[in-house]
Amino acid sequence: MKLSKQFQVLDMVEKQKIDRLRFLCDLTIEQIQREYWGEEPNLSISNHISSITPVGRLFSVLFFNEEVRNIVDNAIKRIISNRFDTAPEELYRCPVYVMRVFLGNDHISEGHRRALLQTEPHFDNAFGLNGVSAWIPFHDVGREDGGLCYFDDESFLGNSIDGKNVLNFEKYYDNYHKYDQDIMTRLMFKSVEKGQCILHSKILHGALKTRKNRYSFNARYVAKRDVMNMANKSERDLYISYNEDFDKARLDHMNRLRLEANRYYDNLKLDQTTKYKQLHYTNEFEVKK
Ligand SMILES: O=C(O)CCC(=O)C(=O)O
Ligand SMILES: [Fe+2]
Repeated sequence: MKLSKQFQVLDMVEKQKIDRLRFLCDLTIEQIQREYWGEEPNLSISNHISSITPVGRLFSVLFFNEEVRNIVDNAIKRIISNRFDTAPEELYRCPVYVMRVFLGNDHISEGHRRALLQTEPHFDNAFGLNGVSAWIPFHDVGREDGGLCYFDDESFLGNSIDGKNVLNFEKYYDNYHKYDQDIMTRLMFKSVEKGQCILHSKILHGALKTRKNRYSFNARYVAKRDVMNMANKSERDLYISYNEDFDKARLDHMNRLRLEANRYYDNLKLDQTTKYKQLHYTNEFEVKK
């Protein structure tokens, strides 16, 4: 299949629903701020979130409310189910299910500030299953607004065909000068309007920088039957709870993040790299050994 076919922009969510998502997103930021940082004036989430996790994973915590889930799931499952040759209700959401905020003027390092991309070129991972990724920005996204990009060649970074990632964000930010020339000549970009969604399969992609704050929802879906055949029980159970017992999954995730946030809080004197390493939680950014 042509690469551009694997990276589609579709109309998906009514604009007023996007406004609602955006509102819930702001509410979430406030909640997280209260929950983790209390009233400490100098420890506000907006001062620290991007140094904790540039991809905003922490925001996944409280954003999992039913309204958000319904808006996102209903919009996406209906459209992608034929890709799995199954009914929408036979799809499972992958535990990588996050609302993300980039703070346009806040950088975790000099490399982050100077690099061409905000999110390094990577392949999404759905715990090893065949997944479809969806990216829903909460505003129009043009070239300067931090949109997703993909590449006309997937091997230029030395990526292996099996989709293992060569770079994670630290490795990219620390060595951006080595990669950006190639990235610049290879990258392809599609604008997305508010209400549209990017859908892609497992292809190499990243995100451009922005000077404004950028809000998005990132989700991926797999076939339930593939989950049921997973050999790894703990990963299978994680999937099942994210789909069948979401409140429990949310609680587990919150507890986990609370521990991590506390550790961060206790260790504020640690150097930057150690800090964000500790809080980074996702399975696709593991660098190939
Ligand atoms: O939001 C981004 O910049 C990155 C999106 C993405 O690639 C992902 O969620 O996997
Ligand atoms: Fe991705």
